[in-house]
Amino acid sequence: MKDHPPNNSDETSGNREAEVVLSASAPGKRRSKAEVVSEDNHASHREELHDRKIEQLRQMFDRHKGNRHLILLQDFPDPDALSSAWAYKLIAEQYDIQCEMIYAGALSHQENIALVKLTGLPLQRWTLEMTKTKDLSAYQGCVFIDNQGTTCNLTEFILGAGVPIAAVIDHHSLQGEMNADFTDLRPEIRATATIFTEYLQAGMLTLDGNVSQHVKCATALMHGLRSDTNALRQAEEEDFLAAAYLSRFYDPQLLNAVLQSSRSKWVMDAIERSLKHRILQNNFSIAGIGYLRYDDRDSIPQAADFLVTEENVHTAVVYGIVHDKDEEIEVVIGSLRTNKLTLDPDEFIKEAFGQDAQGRFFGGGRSQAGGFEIPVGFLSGGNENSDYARHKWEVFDAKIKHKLLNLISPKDNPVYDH
Ligand SMILES: [Mn+2]
Repeated sequence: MKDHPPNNSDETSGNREAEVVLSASAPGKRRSKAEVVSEDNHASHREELHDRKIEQLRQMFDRHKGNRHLILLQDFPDPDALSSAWAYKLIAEQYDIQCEMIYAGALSHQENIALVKLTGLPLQRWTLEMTKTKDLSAYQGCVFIDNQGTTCNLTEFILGAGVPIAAVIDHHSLQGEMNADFTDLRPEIRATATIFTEYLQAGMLTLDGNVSQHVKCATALMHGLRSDTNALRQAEEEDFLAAAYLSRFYDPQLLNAVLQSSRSKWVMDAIERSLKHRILQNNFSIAGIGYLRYDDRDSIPQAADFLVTEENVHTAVVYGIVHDKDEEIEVVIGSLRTNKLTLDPDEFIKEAFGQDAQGRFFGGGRSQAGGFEIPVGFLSGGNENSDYARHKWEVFDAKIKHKLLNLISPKDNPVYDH
């Protein structure tokens, strides 16, 4: 009983509570019968669901034999998306389904660039302009992985061209109904890579340690599930089990090489700006960092990752205007990171920013992280006039701060609202 935390040493708090604490801190300790039974029920229910999903996935692939699929990634794909899409492609190949993995934005994070280069990950960039010149009737299905189309610039065009949705496989909360042939949405799972590793384990693809592509894909999945679980610190049982399975196939040296890629100067600059401009309110740290190049978009979540490490801060929000000179695209991109267990990033972002004219949210999240994108639209471009650029930034900055602060410390009395 010595290893009880002090606040549980109170004998009157009951055995059950004490047992739970023990079983969490000392694995292998006996649990109460009721706990074991309820956990077993839970596990078997989950297994049943799991088996049914695998069967549905098999049937979907069977129905699509010989087809071509377009796998749509978010505009700024992360390791979880990249690796999961690759696993989908490898599984689909067994059903004679050829897949193209496409994204419309930029590979921005230094680790993602390294991952793609070092593994030879088969990824293609299709801008909206390019996509408009493609013969989309060659594709009998499109697939959304680690996203539900809301963070992908091509969604509207590709669905508008009549390409049916073959599959949606994601761990973000539901962003709106999608009419897909196969759906596996599991917001309770920390990484899409975990879902795909479960597919592999269930026999959808037999990994072979002698096949270089399998080793590289397993390494990518390991990286994907690590990066979505904060290097396994937020991993749950499923993620650990998936990591354990991947450990038989992945290449630790390759993973190390990916993780050792260094931060670009632009990322360092963004972190500096976020430190300089952050405001602290009710344990939130909020920083607007002005304009960023399109290619540096991923410095925003990296800055948020850094701000949330400050003492007494539980949640950080960093945002900026990302602009693409070639295409005159401008969009406000924001990232939220939180250590606060009771804060749901998905709810927070949806509540803070609401919906656009089409009823779509500006973003959402998963456990402990979230993002939002607000189109600059009509006000885009014209930044060669520095006064105009500054005014534009100030307006967006003020509006976003206002919306965030409203939620963080709501003031009921409008008289004191300023
Ligand atoms: Mn993910």
